[in-house]
Amino acid sequence: MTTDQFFDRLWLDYTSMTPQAQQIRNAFEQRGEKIVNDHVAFRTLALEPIGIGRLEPHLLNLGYKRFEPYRFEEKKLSAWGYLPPDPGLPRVFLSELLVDELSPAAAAILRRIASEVDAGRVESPEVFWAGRLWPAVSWEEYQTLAAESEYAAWFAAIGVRPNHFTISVNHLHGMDQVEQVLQVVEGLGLPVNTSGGRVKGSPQVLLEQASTLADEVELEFAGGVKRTVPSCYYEFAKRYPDPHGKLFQGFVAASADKIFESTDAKRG
Ligand code: OOG
Ligand code: NI
Repeated sequence: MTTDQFFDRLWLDYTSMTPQAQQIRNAFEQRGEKIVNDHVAFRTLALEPIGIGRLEPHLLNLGYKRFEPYRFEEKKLSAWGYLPPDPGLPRVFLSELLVDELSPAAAAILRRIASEVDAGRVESPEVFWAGRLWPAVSWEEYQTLAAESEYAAWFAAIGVRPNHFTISVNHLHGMDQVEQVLQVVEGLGLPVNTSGGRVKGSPQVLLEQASTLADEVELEFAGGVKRTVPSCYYEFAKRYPDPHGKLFQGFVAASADKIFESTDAKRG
């Protein structure tokens, strides 16, 4: 699979869950912009057979390189950033939930769904848009997870698929401020994640980021119970050069911590 095929499939899957992303992209294209994505992010569990260690080989096969690890104590997550083989391709951000640090009740639900994964499916790069690799959890289980970790609930219901794409503000021609991008997004009637401020980070930390609040999708839970839950969101990032003049390539944990909240059910 080529990187182009890989990202085309990801974009198709992402926009099927996140119609706002296509709407935002179209709005910028109508302004004459050509959208370049800064990064794409995925979520998973730090459990066999779906931890970062199982997903990463597909990225390495596509020519990606491990860049830097990140840790989110309060959200009980760890993550890695990956750099693309060619600068026109998005970076990748993989995070995983440290299931052992959750309560026994929440951990038991997550261990069960991981045990239901067919490990063979994780050996194909198609795992990145596989979605749920286990039978639907119940609405009660979703709520048990959400009470402790919105990330856990999101993952149990939605599975492995792109959590967000990110417009590179550096590549826009008609504007150069993240706040200006948010004005366009709000002009479409879409809500912005204000946790930690509208724009997270600063030129001092070499990265400014903002995001929408996730779209919502109706899903079927165990027993045919239908509920509407947060799906995926769109992010906007502007990178600054470091003192040596090299564009910052990493992520900023303090900002990422707030970006994660774009899929919280109790938001805004
Ligand atoms: C990832 C949030 C962090 C960033 O760019 O800092 C992130 C997530 O919501 O899964 O993408
Ligand atoms: Ni991101």
